Amino acid sequence: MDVNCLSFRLFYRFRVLLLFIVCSLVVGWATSYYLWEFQKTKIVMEHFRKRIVAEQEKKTSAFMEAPAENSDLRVCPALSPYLIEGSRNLSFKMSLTLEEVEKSNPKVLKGHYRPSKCRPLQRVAILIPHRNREKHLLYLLDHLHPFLQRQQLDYAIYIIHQAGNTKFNRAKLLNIGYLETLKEEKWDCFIFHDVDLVPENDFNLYLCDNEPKHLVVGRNATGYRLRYSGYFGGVTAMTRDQFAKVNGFSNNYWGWGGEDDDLRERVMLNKMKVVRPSPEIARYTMIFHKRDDGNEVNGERMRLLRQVARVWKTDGLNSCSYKLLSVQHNPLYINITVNISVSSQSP
Ligand code: UD2
Ligand code: MN
Repeated sequence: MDVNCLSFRLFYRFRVLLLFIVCSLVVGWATSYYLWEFQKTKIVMEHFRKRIVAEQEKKTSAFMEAPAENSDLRVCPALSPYLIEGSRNLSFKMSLTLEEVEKSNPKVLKGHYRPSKCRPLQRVAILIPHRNREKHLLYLLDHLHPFLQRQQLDYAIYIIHQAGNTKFNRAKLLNIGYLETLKEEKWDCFIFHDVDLVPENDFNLYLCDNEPKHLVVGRNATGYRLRYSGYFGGVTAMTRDQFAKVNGFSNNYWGWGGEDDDLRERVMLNKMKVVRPSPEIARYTMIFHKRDDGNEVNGERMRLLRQVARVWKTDGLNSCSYKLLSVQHNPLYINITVNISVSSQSP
């Protein structure tokens, strides 16, 4: 073997060794990076959980003097142990029936549920404005009841049904819901809820905060992004006092649009601010629909929005006239049917 051949071999071996060392270093670095990232995600998640618990404990303590009944039971934890982690892809079964939903929610009585093992600090009324959306209502009940029970809430679901086929008035129906449900029970917290929005994440708590809360940051149809910075539509949570302070919604928005922006204006005018859960949590699926007959775009909405500061004290809860037609206590919801057409208005 000549000298050249020997040095070539040595050089070759040296290169192989060098390659091996480099590869080991890369693999070692990648593994430790992955482990570190995994550990970091775990720490962040744990921190996040602790923060939600602390925040929720602080907020709910504002309601400490709430329910007196069952006072021998301990207060429910800030985060229920039954919550399922993560957001879910929701699906809706075409053939679903009301009987099936009733069967799977045996603990809901006349639209009302209360946990038996602990005492929630807030009583929550879910108000849903409704007309001709029976299928959406069924899907919502199917998802909302188990969701709210997993959150260990003391809640009832109310449907405020507009009779007749004159223009729809979402805001006025919600005012009526507030006024009528308070005749039944002293609710602490009101959730104003579209019939077609289904929450995807159990950590989106249906409880009120120290400030009015907007629960829909994102939904499937808008790529889960907030539509615009002041957006306050879809699902909102306000305490009995917060809603009374702003004199509720305006009664004058007939047809689609503007009433949610009007409510936000009222909140601002009363020196409150809108709070929201984080975008990973405040996610909804909106069941697809077209614009309904009788809910055409309200051409007056921009004019109405310009006068909020001038009229909010006289247009709202204190001027809401309607004709109550019936209150039915169904197994899964309480149905309040009203006539709000202008000719039939009487308090
Ligand atoms: C948006 C808002 C909604 C409201 C509306 C303007 C979101 C997610 N939602 O909804 O809160 O501000 O714009 O008015 O941004 N409804 C019936 N029957 C009808 C018409 C309406 O039950 O014939 C109810 C139902 O609860 C429905 C809600 O009113 O979910 C809002 O009406 P929409 O769903 O037609 O309007 P949308 O999706 O643009
Ligand atoms: Mn909708």
